[in-house]
Amino acid sequence: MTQLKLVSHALCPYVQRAAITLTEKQVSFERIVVDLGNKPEWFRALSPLGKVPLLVVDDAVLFESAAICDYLDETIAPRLHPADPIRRAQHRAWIEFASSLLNDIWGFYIASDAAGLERKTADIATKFQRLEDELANREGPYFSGADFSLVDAAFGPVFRYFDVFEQYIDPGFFDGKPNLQAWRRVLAARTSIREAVSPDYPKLLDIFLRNRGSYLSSLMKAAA
Ligand SMILES: N[C@@H](CCC(=O)N[C@@H](CS)C(=O)NCC(=O)O)C(=O)O
Repeated sequence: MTQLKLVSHALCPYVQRAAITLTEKQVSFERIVVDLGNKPEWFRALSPLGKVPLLVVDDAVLFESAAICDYLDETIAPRLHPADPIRRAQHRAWIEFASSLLNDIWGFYIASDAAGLERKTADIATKFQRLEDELANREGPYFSGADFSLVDAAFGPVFRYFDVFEQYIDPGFFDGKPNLQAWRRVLAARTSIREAVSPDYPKLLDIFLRNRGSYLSSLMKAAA
């Protein structure tokens, strides 16, 4: 029996992609949490980029969430990538789009002033509009219709940030975007997505964001 260990961090959206994929495939795995602020030697030795997630498969170490999810998809049913090569390539590209959104979200929460926050708000809004337009041409409830895919696994962790952001600032990211709203709701209800983080995730994210020393941190502290 293959032993799977997911080297994790409580807040990492890329770790969540791997955890969601494992849960969708009903595979049991052990989670090992690493303090990224004080990386242990064994982790530095295993992780070529010093990043989570890592998936340890018996004696083999996999890094990069896309490589990990692809490996899991190729070896354990059900397939979460389309069989058709064109559609599979498109799905991989939309997963990359989710990563780019995560970079904008990072820029949003570390922006040091109101102007920086506004710039990142605009970047996120532009990408959300692009996504809304894409979803308008697709059948729901998931990205690719009735079946959950790895694109859904990538966007569940993206939308999760907004549950916390919206408690302090809501520039209307989802306003006038019914398809995006519906997709966000469906993903939030999916068991694999809910279980990809611990129950104290919202509190941990709140504390993390408050302690960034950013403009958003100051808004959060002013609110309570
Ligand atoms: N491209 C990587 C990104 C992973 C990533 O950025 N992980 C972050 C946490 S969310 C990390 O480990 N950062 C630690 C560091 O950069 O020192 C993937 O898809 O796995």
